[in-house]
Formats: sequence, structure tokens, C-alpha cells
Amino acid sequence: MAGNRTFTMIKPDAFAAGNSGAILKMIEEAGFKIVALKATQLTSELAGKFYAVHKERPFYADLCKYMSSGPIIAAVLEKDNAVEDFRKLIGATDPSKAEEGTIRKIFAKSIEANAVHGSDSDENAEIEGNFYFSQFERVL
Ligand code: DGI
Repeated sequence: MAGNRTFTMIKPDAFAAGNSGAILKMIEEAGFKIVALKATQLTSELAGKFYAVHKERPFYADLCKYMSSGPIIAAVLEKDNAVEDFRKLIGATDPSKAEEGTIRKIFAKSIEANAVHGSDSDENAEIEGNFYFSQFERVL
């Protein structure tokens, strides 16, 4: 069903700090159901593919280096209005601008090491989920 799934990554800073469990707990407590989950690590090339939309931006090379610097957790989440509600839960890209109580406000270290990713549209949620998970690695 369109509109009820989103995709997230717990980024290298949050994974390395041991915050994955606390972040997943916040996600579940906010009403999201985990329908796919894995721990993995991107190569710089794969990070470049994932963030290809940003390839002309000045921070692209640093972003690819950072996103491949350590393990991450990738997950597909289910909830009504998933994309919008999840963006609210994670807060602004820059944690200094994120609202109190959001995941980035609590856990992010900087605009680059900002703890979590959340898809920005239903279409991207589907593309990003398919980037990481086959049909056999998710709840149907
Ligand atoms: O959807 P978001 O993750 O909130 O933000 P985005 O799609 O605009 O950017 C993707 C990631 O790129 C973001 O989570 C962190 C990084 N990024 C975005 N803007 C900047 C940035 N990194 C740096 N160093 N500087 C930026 O201005």
C-alpha cells in the first residue's frame, strides 16, 4: 500500500556510539513497525549510488566517505503516513536546528554525522528499501 512505508539508516556515528538500540526503541515507541532490518557497511561507491542525487553538492565526497566509514543499520518501517511522520520524528538535517525530543536532536553530532536517514518521499522510500533488501528479506 502506497504511503505506509519508509526507509531509514542508523548512520555510522550513532551505530559506533552504541545508540542503535535506543534509536530503534524510539522508532517503535512512535508507532513504527520494523518490516526489514540489517546491519551492514557501505563501500564508498555504494554510498555514492545511494546519495547520487547530491553528487553536484560540495559535501558529496565527504558524505560518501563518512557513510562508508563504519557499520550502519538499514530498516524498512511501516506506519500510516510513514514518510512524513518519520521525518518529524528524526527532526531537521542540522541537529542544531532540530526540535527537542527528535532523534537527531538527541543523538546527532553534526549536520554530516546526523545519526539517522529518513526517506523524503514515498517514491524514494521504495527505491531506498529496494537498494538494501530483496523481497525475501522483508515482511510482505
Ligand atoms: O534528508 P536529510 O538527510 O535530512 O538531508 P539531505 O537529503 O538534504 O542530505 C543528505 C545528507 O547529506 C544529510 O543527512 C547530511 C548531508 N548533508 C546535507 N546537507 C549538508 C550535509 N553535509 C554537510 N557536510 N553539509 C551540508 O550542508
